[in-house]
Amino acid sequence: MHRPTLLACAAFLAAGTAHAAAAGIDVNQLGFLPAAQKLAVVPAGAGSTFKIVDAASGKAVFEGTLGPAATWDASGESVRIADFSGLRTAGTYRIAVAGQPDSPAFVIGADAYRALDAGAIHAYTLQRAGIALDARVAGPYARALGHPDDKVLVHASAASPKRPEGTVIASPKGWYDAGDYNKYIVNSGISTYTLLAAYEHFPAWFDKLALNVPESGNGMPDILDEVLWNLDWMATMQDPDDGGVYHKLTNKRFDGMVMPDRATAPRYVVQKTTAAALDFAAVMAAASRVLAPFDAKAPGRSQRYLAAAESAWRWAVEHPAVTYRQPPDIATGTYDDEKLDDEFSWAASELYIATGKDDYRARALAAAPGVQTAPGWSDVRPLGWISLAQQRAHLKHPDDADGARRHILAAADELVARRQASPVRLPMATSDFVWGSNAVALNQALMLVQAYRLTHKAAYLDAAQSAFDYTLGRNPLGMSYVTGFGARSPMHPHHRPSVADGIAAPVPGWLVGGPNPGQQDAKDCRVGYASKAPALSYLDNACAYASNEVAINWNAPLVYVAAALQSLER
Ligand code: G3I
Ligand code: 9MR
Repeated sequence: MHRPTLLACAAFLAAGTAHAAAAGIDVNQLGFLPAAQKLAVVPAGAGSTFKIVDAASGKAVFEGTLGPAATWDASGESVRIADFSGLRTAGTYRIAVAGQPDSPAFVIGADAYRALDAGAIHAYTLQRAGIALDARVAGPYARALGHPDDKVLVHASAASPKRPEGTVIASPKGWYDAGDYNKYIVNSGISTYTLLAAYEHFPAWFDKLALNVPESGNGMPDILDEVLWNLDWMATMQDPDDGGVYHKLTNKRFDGMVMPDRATAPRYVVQKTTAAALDFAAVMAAASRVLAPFDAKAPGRSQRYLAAAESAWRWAVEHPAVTYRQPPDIATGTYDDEKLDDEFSWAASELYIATGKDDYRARALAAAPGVQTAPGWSDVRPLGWISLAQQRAHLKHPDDADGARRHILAAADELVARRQASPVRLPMATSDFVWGSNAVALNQALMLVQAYRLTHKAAYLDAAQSAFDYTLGRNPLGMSYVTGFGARSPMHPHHRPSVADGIAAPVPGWLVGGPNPGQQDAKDCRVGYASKAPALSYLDNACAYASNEVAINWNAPLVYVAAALQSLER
């Protein structure tokens, strides 16, 4: 039984719970823009009609009939859909079904996701390495500087003639990857790109979104100031002597659950890899493009980025199959990936856009294997498609964007088809419940948004909205999976500052990884998972790094999709 009663649950609340007591009706707890498709999931067996009531007065403003009952494999639950898309009046509402507790209150309004989007970006500011955060920027989450990374050692695995083992280099700034304090180029790649794409696709939204970064007021959009903090770090990870890029900057083992300034173990750059070089090349080429309009603030920056991208590419071509091998004395995250054709494809796409050169073009347009429904840190080919489609008019041969468009639409059509067959109207497959499943949902939404931008077909935007709704409460645990947002959200993420800062509420604005039946953390958890069902395999406890960690690559599609829905939903 995955829905414990209120009483049974209360006993666990202090220590972190398998999941909190769930109300029966599951809905996006942040709400909707007025014109959006609006769906909720209701347990079958209750009444067959629903009402939307004004949260303050209790007065019904909309009535409807529930869809037919069907069982969702991923939860084992029989559910019915409430569709109240016809309600477009701004307000605060609940959903009422006879025999069920009312849903949490949610808003219909033109700015439904503004605070969420700003909060999800602010999470990156609070995640910066090498900076003290004062109360003006961080409020109660102000903290001392940690991990200056001004004296980082070259690890034996990364030694080169001009930088032998033990050489000291400076590699400051950047974002901590996740619940840990290490910095990984592969994961920085997709994270940084996704935020750059958000700005590139929806500049009007971000130009108005005040984020309160330390650099606010410097003439750059705040989101780009935030991205620059990580780009500055990434640039230091390239060996100037050969163009190769270190895979990660890390401690030998994971830090304890302490604040950044208390984590003082020596730090190393570890092994140059092909994936790091290619992800770096792709991001630097994309950054040279997106930041070019702001070059006056930093003369030569775009050109430097492009030169760095091309030299990383050359290293990768000379070293096409150097995969990450964790050295025996290092125990931190691996981001290891044996398949590199997608990294070559993405980097080539960005470099073709930037330079028009034939060899990049050939690699960018090389045949791709089957339908790929969403990007991920180890599957970056769709990121190249996104850039090619977006940059069509600026390509040396604009028709070269046709293939990217076809791939995007094939992915989106597959997601829409799955959604049509899904009892909960979601594009996710049961096999999508892996480590970081919430970001799988949001990266699928991101792909659907691309298809919508290319075709303006409502089915794509509706499917994106549903995937977004899933992560914000329309799921069988009735959780908004973003800390600090929604009626019921994670309280105990696997996130060192959230555990160590002495503040009861976790650092806000973070998407947790989400349900993951792999439960690879079970050995480190004294509290067990309550269920093995894919969509229920979630534990709101700081021990649960396989379902309740946060990560920069998971927040990025949250930032993107919230901005997209705010910009496109009309
Ligand atoms: O892709 C396979 C899939 O084909 C298979 O069906 C499925 C069955 O288990 O597994 C899938 O692979 C999983 C993969 O995540 C999916 O992306 C692996 O089992 C799983 O172990 C792997 O987890 C990765 C995890 O590190 C452990 O290596 C996560 O992707 C990755 O996000 C996570 O990253 C960590 C960093 O190492 C350290 N910092 C924190 C960060 C977040 O937890
Ligand atoms: O804190 C670590 C987290 O960031 C990683 O995603 C996770 C998997 O690599 O590992 C966590 O560290 C745990 C380690 O793997 C096993 N011992 C307990 C650690 C958590 O404190």
